[in-house]
Amino acid sequence: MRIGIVCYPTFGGSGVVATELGIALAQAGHQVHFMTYKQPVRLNALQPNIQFHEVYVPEYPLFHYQPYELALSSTLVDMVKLHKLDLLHVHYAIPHAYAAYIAKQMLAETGIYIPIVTTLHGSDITLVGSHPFYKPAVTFSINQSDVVTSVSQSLCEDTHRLLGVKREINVVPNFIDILKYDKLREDCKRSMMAEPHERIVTHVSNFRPVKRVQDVVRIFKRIVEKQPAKLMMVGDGPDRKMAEDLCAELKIEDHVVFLGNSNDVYRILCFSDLFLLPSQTESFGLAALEAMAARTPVICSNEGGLPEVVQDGVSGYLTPVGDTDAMASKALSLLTDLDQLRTFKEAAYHRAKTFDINHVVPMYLDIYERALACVAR
Ligand code: GMT
Repeated sequence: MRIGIVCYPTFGGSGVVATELGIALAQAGHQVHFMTYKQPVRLNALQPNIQFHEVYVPEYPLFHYQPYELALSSTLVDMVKLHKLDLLHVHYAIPHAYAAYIAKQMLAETGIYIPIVTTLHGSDITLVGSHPFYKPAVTFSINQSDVVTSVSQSLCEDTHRLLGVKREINVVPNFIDILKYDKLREDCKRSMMAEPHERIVTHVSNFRPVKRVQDVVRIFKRIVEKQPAKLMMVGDGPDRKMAEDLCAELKIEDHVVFLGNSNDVYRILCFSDLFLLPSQTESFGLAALEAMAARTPVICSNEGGLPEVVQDGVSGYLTPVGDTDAMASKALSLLTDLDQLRTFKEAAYHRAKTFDINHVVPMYLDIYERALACVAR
């Protein structure tokens, strides 16, 4: 198949899922064409069956906002024609599903019928897409896609409820490549980061308000009062400074390392004892799944799709949003009981295995077949 993938190229989970999916499809022999404004962070385009086409938006002084959707739909039209693409898979509804719909209409004028698969990732529905300013266009473009997927049952229900979308939405979860994690374990350098008696607690995100990074710091403060530990803060974003300031205010800055954005998240996760994800909401929580694949149990909010990933009391704990006391006490119960910690680590790994790439890529291929059947009709 010749597949066009549209995604955000940044460190967010939707871009990671799109990139890893594209790489897996290319390895399986499909021709994959990524189209976005910058090379996706996890994409090494120098591999067989992968091409990257940059969407270029020329600046013009008249425009207060540069018309990215227009440039994207033009690129989609050109690339579908040039590379004879069979289908377009767009990740994140805004504005990708809308741009794909316009491209599809333009192509139809020339007798080319291209199916559109739209994958909803979370904030495109729960935080941004349901805003009254976007809702009509987002709802319209979801309804116009040939096949729609969401990354959790929770997001599927949110889409029906918040946007009033009535159509079928197929749940295809986020995934990890468990073999990659197994291989990286052989080269895990724990001693680089902490003393043997210290526990390592990790948080990975883009430090946006929805991640509640201040909660991470507050939970860790409670942990380190009772148990020697280090906190690894991985990622960057608007709330990083606030988190750094809070560490100084709580006098725990010597125990906290801010590592910034990293392409080597598994190298950090492999020596972590516990992962904290106290988000306001997560449609799935790819960061939690990646932690579990590295045998790291997760303490997270009982919100969105997180209960579909983390099993409470088995591979981690689910607690109410903002209840940093409960999160800290669960964390301490695990970090101070090595036998229990070991049991949770194994359970986290076994849970992660159920989301292995080998189970999920066939689900997308099946979706593609269904989308192709839509245009053949
Ligand atoms: O959570 C983020 O800040 C990034 C965001 C994105 O769109 O890139 O992640 C969303 O998509 C991921 C991949 O499907 C999910 O695992 C995340 O849970 C979801 N984030 C939210 O729902 C807040």
